[in-house]
Amino acid sequence: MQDLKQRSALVTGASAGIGRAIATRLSQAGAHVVLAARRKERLEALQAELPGSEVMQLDVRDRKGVEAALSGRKFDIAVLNAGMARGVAAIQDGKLEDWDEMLDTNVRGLLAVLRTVLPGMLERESGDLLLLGSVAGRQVYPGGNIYCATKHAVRAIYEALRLDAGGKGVRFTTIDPGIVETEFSEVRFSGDREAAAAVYSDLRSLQPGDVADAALFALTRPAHVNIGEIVLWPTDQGSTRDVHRGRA
Ligand code: NDP
Ligand code: 8X3
Repeated sequence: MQDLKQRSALVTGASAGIGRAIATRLSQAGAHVVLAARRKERLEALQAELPGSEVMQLDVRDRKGVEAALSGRKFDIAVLNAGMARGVAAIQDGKLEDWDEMLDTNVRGLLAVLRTVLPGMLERESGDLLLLGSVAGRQVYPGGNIYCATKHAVRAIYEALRLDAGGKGVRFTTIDPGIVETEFSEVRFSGDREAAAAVYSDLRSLQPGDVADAALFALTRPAHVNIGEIVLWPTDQGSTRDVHRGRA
């Protein structure tokens, strides 16, 4: 088992949900964690709970800002988690600005961070690059269209990493969860709390800590073991379209 003590870890999207949970577990395991996201106050509040952690205010869509913040930094672990969905309109009714926001965050933003941190890992011949994909990167569902496209892109990027950058001591992992109860739906429904709550209502959803458990399992395997793809469903979700409510 690998010890995470003294390892440096970048977590994007650490101000909420899954990223917050992974950052917390990493810090509790002794890693020096850089907490990156846009909402600085949230990050500072988390930093106060996690001794030795560092706040990095960062919008992953700001390519120059990403390069300025991350160039020259050494990370043993990078968790590329920042992501979002906007809307559930049918593709023929979709708003271009919503599509841009998802593509800019989930694909271009992820790539900007990846391109900055990966070369150092390859030079050092060690490191862990962990991507937050989704079951939406494996199955499309009605109204999911462009969000699903961004997560299919994350899956393709994961596969490309294995082919292009494999064999150099760096491990690549994608964690693809089903429904996790976070602020994700509140963002997707632009602050409509009722619509967001309905997604998780009467359902035993995954919790952010469940995803963090999976991440920590992958990151603590011996160096020769690369847990590549982790698909994590709520027991009561059969597919992106089959959600079994009423057992909560
Ligand atoms: P949350 O909305 O709870 O958290 C999203 C995080 O991403 C926040 O910390 C937010 O921080 C950050 N973020 C969003 N946009 C940006 C940006 N432009 N720059 C930097 N940080 C950003 O959602 P989740 O925790 O659920 O989502 C985390 C990841 O997990 C996403 O990639 C999502 O697609 C994926 N996922 C989620 C599932 C779910 O059901 N919840 C299931 C499968 C995958 P801030 O706003 O402060 O910048
Ligand atoms: C988030 C999970 O099923 O809402 O990736 O797309 S889902």
